[in-house]
Amino acid sequence: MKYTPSQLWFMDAKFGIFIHWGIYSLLKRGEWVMHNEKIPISKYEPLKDMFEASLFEPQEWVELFKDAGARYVTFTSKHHDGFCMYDSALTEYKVTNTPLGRDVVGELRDACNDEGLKLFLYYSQLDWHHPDYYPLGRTGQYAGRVEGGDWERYLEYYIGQVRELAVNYKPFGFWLDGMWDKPDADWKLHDLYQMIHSILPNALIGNNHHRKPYPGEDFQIFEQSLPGEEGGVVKNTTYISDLPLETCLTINNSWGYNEQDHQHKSVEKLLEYLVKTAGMNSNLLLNVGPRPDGTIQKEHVTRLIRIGEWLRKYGEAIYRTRGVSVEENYSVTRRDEVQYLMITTKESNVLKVPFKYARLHSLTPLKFELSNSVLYISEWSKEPIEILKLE
Ligand code: JFZ
Repeated sequence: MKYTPSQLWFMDAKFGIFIHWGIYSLLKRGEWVMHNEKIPISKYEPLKDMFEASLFEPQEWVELFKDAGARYVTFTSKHHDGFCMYDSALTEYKVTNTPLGRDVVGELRDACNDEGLKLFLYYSQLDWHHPDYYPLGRTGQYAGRVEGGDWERYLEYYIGQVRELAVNYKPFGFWLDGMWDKPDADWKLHDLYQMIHSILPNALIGNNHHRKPYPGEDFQIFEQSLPGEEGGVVKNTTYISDLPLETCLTINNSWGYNEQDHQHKSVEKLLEYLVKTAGMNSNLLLNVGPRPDGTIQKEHVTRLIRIGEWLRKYGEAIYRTRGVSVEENYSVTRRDEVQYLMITTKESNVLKVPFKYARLHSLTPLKFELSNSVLYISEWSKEPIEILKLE
């Protein structure tokens, strides 16, 4: 497959940060709280009058992400609750009508531009709030809405909103989600993708529908599992296309801020994911869910900073590489003639190195000997992942 310059940029970038932030953050129980706790629209809507986010500093977010080594940011412009984090002309249910009163998407775009990070916009095609999202799909049945609604009008609304995002914010790409709620509905995908590409010919479109990519999509998304794995929480397709790939992952088990969720993955585990996704030729999109006041919890900040430190040391094995393979104990990437063998499990001291190379040396300070393409490791280093460079 011949890739466009945007796709090549994307494949070289390797690491992005996902942000889930909205009025659901106020309840501190994740972005699905409205559905999970059966909160009707009448009780949920007033959250918008409490959204002050007095510590929201997009510049600080973006500086942190840049320090973490991320090359792009993907932000929830509208999640399933239907609330818009940008200044939409098509609804009053939006962030500019909150006490915060600022255009979050616009400010984040400016901050990303200043720091040289690309911005992708997440947009939920599923909507628990809009009266024309009807008939309902698998979710949203506790919103307390009147029966009825005009699906054609909803299509106009949602495609109109994506058009607004394209025209007014010019993101580098779109990250669509929610079609799985009504898998058999006519979402007018063809029109949607054509519209986006007619306004932004180079924009990258991805859709988290968990199926084989549709025509018009520019990258393929996997959720909470490595490409090709079915996944625990959600069922992904096992089909891996030759489009650029991206795997999104939570640090704990929540996308939107969840005060109760303390199951944060260790830095070592997160680095293992990064190395494995790279070995699979995929990007990693690692999520943070800022608190309602606009700050990011320290458990996540410290992890991001440590990932950044690791990438500054060993980023040559990740950035601008292509995936070669992922094995039980190691993962391999390459850039032109150079290959990187990254040992993710220090269980076996004997490793076969079935690749052609003229020279082999280690980037991490481990002790090893090599004979007949077999690596004998006599001492592991203190680094979470051992890296050997094959030239
Ligand atoms: C979706 C969102 O629902 C979730 O809130 C988050 O934004 C994540 C990145 O994407 O996750 C899914 C996708 C599909 C299903 C459930 C959650 N599904 O098929 O039931």
